Amino acid sequence: MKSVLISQDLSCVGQVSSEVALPILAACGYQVGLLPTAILSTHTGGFGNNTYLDLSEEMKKITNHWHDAGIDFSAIYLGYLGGGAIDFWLNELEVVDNQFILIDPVMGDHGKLYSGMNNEYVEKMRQLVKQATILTPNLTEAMYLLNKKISLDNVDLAQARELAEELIEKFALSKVIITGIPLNNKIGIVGVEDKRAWSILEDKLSGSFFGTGDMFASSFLAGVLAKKGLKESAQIAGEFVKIAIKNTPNDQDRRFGPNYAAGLSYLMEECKK
Ligand code: PXL
Repeated sequence: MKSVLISQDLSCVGQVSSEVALPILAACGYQVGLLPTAILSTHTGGFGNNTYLDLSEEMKKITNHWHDAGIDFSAIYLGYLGGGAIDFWLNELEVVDNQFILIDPVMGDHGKLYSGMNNEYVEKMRQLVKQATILTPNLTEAMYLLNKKISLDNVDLAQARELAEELIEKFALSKVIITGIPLNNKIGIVGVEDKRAWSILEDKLSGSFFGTGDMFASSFLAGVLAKKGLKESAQIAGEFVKIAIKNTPNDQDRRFGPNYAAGLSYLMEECKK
């Protein structure tokens, strides 16, 4: 059984990060471990004064125990980390050898950084992403990583591909997937792997929910660990998120994220094929 270490924040309300990564990857048959980076009362997107408990000191104690107990993982999945935890992972990944590492450099969306994120964090993320086997930024995160200011409304697939190639070049990566590219009535995904590029167009569904990026990255990883190609994994993940949104009432408060459970049976079947 493949084991995955998920290291992201635990936002207690809002269906983002660990709260969705754990059930999605566990449903697909992976043995999941969790190294929480921080505990928040809610995610930082619109609930007001969320609490924030940094766990970076505890992370060191937890991983020391794992080391003593001989516990390790076949894959590492990093998403939203937060200020203390990014320093932890910058040190930790320096000594990790030959392990599969998916980094979703969660920092922002819709052209802006999330509340609580700043330039210092972006700079640290630029260091961290060099260790990624696969990097999955959204368009906003890709632009922050490259320090580029581009109007998000005017990006086409060819430009997004150039951004992916620049990320590969700048951070010496081999596989980059840029998600959430807004095109007229579609959403694009562009992948570049070992110099080959591909793209996917999805129908844009109404409204934008918190947590869809985390749902995408988690289900994408489920596909990759099931030995699917990156493009097929991205197609499956896109469909999974679409099913979740279609099965969420139109009038549901968007801060709570879509109904990801509605897509789980589809995802589990796809990962078994
Ligand atoms: O979904 C991304 C995310 C993850 N974790 C926290 C967040 C957000 C987005 O706002 O605030 C704490």
